[in-house]
Amino acid sequence: SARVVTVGETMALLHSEGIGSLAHARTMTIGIGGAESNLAIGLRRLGVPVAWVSRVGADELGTRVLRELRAEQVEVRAVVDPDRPTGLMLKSHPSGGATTVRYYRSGSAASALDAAALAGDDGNGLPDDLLAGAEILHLTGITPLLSDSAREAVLDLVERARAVGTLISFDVNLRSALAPREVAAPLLARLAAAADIVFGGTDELALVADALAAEAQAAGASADARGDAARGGDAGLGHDTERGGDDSLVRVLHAHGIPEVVEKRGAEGARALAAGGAKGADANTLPDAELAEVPGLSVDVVDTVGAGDAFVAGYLSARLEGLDLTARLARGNECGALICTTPGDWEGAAHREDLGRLAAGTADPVA
Ligand code: KDG
Repeated sequence: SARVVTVGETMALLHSEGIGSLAHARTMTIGIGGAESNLAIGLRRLGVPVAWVSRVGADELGTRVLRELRAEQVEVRAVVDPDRPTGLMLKSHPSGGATTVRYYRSGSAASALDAAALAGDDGNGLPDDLLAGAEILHLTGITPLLSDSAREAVLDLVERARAVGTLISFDVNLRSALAPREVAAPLLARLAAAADIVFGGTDELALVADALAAEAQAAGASADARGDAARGGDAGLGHDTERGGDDSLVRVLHAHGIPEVVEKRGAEGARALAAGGAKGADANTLPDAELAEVPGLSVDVVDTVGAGDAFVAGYLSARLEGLDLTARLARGNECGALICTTPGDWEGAAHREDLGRLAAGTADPVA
C-alpha cells in the first residue's frame, strides 16, 4: 500500500510552444500538470508506492488526468464531480525566455475538496487508516489557496496526520496567481510550522520565516504587554529574528521548531538542516541538527517547470530508503536537474535507471 499520500489539484495543461502572445497563437499542445501529481509520478518512477487524492470534473480532461496518473502506476483516489469542470492551466512564452502561466481553476472540481469528503471511506478519500498506513503525507501551499473548503481540508488533514503519527512533508510552492503574498504568507507559515519536513525556494522560505517572525513578535508583544500591564508599564516590542549568513534561512526556520528544512536553490544546488528525529509530542525539543549542502549541477535547460517537484520526489525517495541528508539532497538535485533537460512538467521525471546518468555523462532519460 501507499508509503506516500498526497492531495492536490491536477489540471489540464495547454501549452503554446512558440514565442508570442496567446492572442495570436494558432496551436497549443495538451497535457496535464499539478505539483502534487508531479511529485507522485516522480516518486513512483523511483519505486515508491504512492496515492494521489483529488477531484476532477466529469469531462474528457478529467478522464485524461486520471488515465495519465494510472498509466504512471499512481494509486488514484479521485471523486469525479458532475457539477464542476477540471481546472485548466495555460502556459505560453510571450517573449523569448519568458514563461507566463494563466489559471482557469477557480470553481474547478478540485477547488471543492472538503474535509468531510476527504475523511470519508468511499474509496475516493483519505480516511484515517490509509493515512496511518502511509509514512509521509505530502502537501503543498497550492491546495489551501484553492478555496475555503480546500483550506479547511488541508488543515484537517494536518491534524489527522499528526494524530495518527504520519510525517507531514510540506512544499511551500507559493503561487502568486492564487493569492497576494500577504494573504498567502500567514497560511503558508502556519502549515510550515505544523510540518515535519519543509521544502521551499529561497524566496519562499524567506516569506515563511518573515511570517513566523512577525507572529512570534506579535505573540511576544502581547505577552510583554500583559506583563507590562500587570506591572503598570509600557508594552514591549518583542524580538527581531536577524538573518545573517548563507545557511541562516534554514537555521531560522529550524529555530521556529521545524525539524527538517530543505532549501531548493535551483542551479545553485540545495541545502538542508535536519534534526535527528521526527517532531514528537514535545515539539519544542529538537535533537541536535545536522547541516548539509550540495552544489548545483550543470545541464542544458529546456524547461524548469516541475523541477521543484522532481527535487522533492528525489529527496523523499532517498529519505524513505534511509539515506543520509547529503545523499537525499544529491538525489533531489539530480532529479531536479534531469527534468530540466526535457519539456513538460513531469514527463521527463527520472526513473530509477536514470539515476547516476548525469554523473556518468549519459543523461538521456529512459523513455
Ligand atoms: O510545480 C509545477 C506546477 O506549477 C504545475 O505543474 C502546475 O500545480 C501547478 C500549479 O498550481 O501551478
